[in-house]
This record gives sequence, structure tokens and C-alpha cells, in this order.
Amino acid sequence: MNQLKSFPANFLWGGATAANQIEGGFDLGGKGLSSADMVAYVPKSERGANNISIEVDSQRIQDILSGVFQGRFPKREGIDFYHSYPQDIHLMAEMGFKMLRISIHWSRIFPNGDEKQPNEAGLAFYDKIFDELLKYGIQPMVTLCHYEIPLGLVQKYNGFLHRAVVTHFVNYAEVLFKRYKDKVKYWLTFNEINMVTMHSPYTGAGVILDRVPKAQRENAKYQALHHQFLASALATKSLHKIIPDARMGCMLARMLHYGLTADPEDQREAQWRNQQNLFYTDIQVRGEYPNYIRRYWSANNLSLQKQRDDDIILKQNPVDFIAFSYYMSVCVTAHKDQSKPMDGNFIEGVRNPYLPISDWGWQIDPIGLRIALNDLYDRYQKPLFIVENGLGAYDKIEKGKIHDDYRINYLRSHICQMQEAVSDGVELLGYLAWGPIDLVSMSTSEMSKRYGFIFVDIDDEGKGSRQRIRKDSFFWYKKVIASNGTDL
Ligand code: BGP
Repeated sequence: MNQLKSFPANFLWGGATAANQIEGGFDLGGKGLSSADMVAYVPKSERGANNISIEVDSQRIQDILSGVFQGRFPKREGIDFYHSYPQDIHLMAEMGFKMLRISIHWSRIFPNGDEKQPNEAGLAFYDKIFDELLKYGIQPMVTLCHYEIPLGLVQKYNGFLHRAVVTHFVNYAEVLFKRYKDKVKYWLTFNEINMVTMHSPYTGAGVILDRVPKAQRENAKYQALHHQFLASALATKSLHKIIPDARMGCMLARMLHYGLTADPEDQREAQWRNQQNLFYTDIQVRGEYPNYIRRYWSANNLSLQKQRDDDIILKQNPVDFIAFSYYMSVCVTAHKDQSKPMDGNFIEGVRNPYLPISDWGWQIDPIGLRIALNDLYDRYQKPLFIVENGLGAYDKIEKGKIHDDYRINYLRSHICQMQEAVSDGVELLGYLAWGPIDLVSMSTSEMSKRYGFIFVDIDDEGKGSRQRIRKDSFFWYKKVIASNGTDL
């Protein structure tokens, strides 16, 4: 049982980022406004119980657009990768990256989302990024839509709730495939598509729920999601036509759920929560809606408006590989009043007594990664790709250095379990650490929730020199990559 296999020789080590968390330059090069540009920073003391800073509703958008709302918008500033990409990519090359995952700002290419012609300056910007990466032998992986959508599509259509947005998305995807066909072979459609039913205004769905009558909101989430599934399947079809040797992945925030006790009620609760999580990959990989979700819909009077060919489109165009993020596991019980709630933002659950938590209450569970990899592979028998994993933590500079052994420990323990899963026979294409360079946090818009191997001197208020500093983890990860995961 102890025999460990090595990682495949062509294993893709690297890191992952998102446009709205790194680029800045939100109004440069002809870019239009995106939903992410509406996200203001809210100090911790003013955040709600779930510790999320992203409150986007129609009133807030109105106030922002008319200049009434005065706030800071860190996602408009990012870490200024728009200008600093040559130095930043150089540092990633120094670590020996084989791959960097970026996302394209849809509103750089189609400023309002529905123009007839793309914006050449936006396309040229990503050409420069890809050329810079390829110069060092770093392969790009591209997410078409990472937690944002052109604001024009939100205002005009209420995002993916309207079927017209499917056509605009596929058109956008095809423009990218044709332009970058010689440069990009790994693509993802929607980042963490499963977050849509939790926080739909902030994800790629771009649906502002307060525009929908209360009684129809739950249904609206699934309708918008159906349109995203179609958009994803049609983009996959186009990719295979335009770049036959490219691969398309779906992208799931894998939330592994455990039952708190051996009580079958707790185990059943965990099973249902796992199904609710895997429902997305079930559709994108198997090409059809699973029965358990149909039962849930009929019990809750939910239904989808579909067109005749929709089911065929989903069935005929599954993804080529399954990409997922993994940060934590979640523990649940059928007897909620008897246990302590989990204090992490985002996810509803209870404290797992066996696991430590991060500074943001996320339950740290490396063995859960091995379980998640085995489960996904058993279920789908398709190649897997870890496209996000990492520890958000506070870093301290001491005499110009950052000794982030806590981050190294987190990553090391997860990579060890990943190797166990590879030894179990899981087909794994690569590992991309989230935020290899510090970036703006998605959920809290803080800079102080840091994931990077490279420190960026910017604080939560946007102040700082923007200087880049190599942390201890930088040198550690360099060694890991150089040894293909043997020197941990
Ligand atoms: C994922 C997102 C990323 C990201 C990461 C860490 O859900 O795909 O965009 O930021 O989580 O989350 P946070 O920044 O909230 O710590």
C-alpha cells in the first residue's frame, strides 16, 4: 500500500490567476466596465456575518454609475499586472512554471458584450501576455469567464438569465479561439460554475436577482445556469472545430462534504450536499441532468425553459477534462442546532473537530484532496486538473523577508496527498497553485488575504510601493517543480 508513484514527466506545475484580481487598467485599451468593476472594498467591521465584501444589487450599480457611491474598487486596480506583466512573468519563469492560468476580461474584447466587432487593443494585450509566457516555455491555460461579465450584458439582459447572452458568449469564445489558436491549448469555460446558485450576481452568470420577483428567484438561478451550460457546450464544440488539438475543461469549486457523525441522517445529508456540488460536473461531463436534481426541482416547483435541441447540445459536447479548485472540506449534520457552525465565509456547514482552520475559517484538509481526486476519477473516468489550491494567510515582512512556512506546510501536505491519489491510479494533468503572486481576494476584496509565492506591497487601502518580494515559499516551490514533486 505504501508504493508511491512519481508524477508523470509532463506534469503541468504552475499557478492560477484571474483578470479582475490582477490586471488593473480597468478603463485602458478600450475596455468596457465589467460586473467585477462594481465590487467595492468594504472593511471587515462593516461586512455581514458571512464576511463577504461583494454586495452588488441594482441600486448599488445605479449609485456607482451615477457617482453617488464613493468607495474603493480594488478589482479595478488589481496588482497592475496590466503594466507589470513582463516582470511578474519573469518571476514565475524563475520558479520554473510549466503553466500559468489566466482569465480574459470579456469586457476588454467586447466592451459592452454585444458589439459586432471585437476590440483590437484588447486582443493585442493578451497576445503580448501569451508571447511573454511562451518565450519562457510556460503554457497558458485560459478561463473564458472568471467571476465577471461585461456590465452591458448585466444591464441589458440581466446576464445569462436571457438566452441571447449564450450567443454573445459563444461569439466571444470563437473570436478568442481563432485569434490564439497557435498559442493556447488548454481552455476553461466558466470558473467555479457551481457558485452561481450561491452568489449569482458576482459570478459569471451576471444575474441581479432583485430584478426578479422573489418567488421566481430560485428558478431564475437554474435558468441562467442552464444557459451557461449551453454556452459552455457550444463553446466546446467550436473549440474542437477551430483548434482540434486543444482541450476544454469545466471548472468546479469542489466542496467535499463529510457527515459529522456515523448517524445515517448525517451521512445522507452529506451525500445530498455532495450531489448538489457534483451536479454541475454531472452535466458538463455526462451531458445530461441527473435524476436527483429533477426530483429536487419537482419537489420545489422549479422548472426550466428549454428549446428542442438543448438536451442534444449538452449530450454531444461534454468537456475533455475536469478542472477544479480545492481549498477545504465541509462538514454537515442533519441536526444543525447541536453543533457549532463553521466560521468560514461562503460555505454553510459545521466545525469538523479533526481539522484546523485558516485565518478565514476555511477547514484545512489535505486528505480530503486525495478523497476528492479518487471520487471524481471513479465517477467520471476523465483526466483531472487541480487548477486552484492554496492558503490565504496574513504575511509579515521581517527585515525584507517573508518566512511563510505555514503556506509551505499547507502546500506540501496537499501535494503529498495528490501524489497518493496519483499512486491510487488517478489521471492528473497538473497542479496550479492559486494566486502565485499576491492578488485581490475574490470574496473579501482584501489584499491582506495573501496566497502568493511573490509578495506584492499593496495594503487593503490600496497603499504601498507595489514592489514584488520573493517569499520563502518561492524558493521552496522552485525546488518542487525542478524535482517534479520529489523534493518537498
Ligand atoms: C476561488 C476563486 C478565485 C479565488 C479563490 C480564493 O473561489 O476562483 O477567484 O480568489 O477562490 O478565494 P478568496 O480570494 O476569496 O480567498
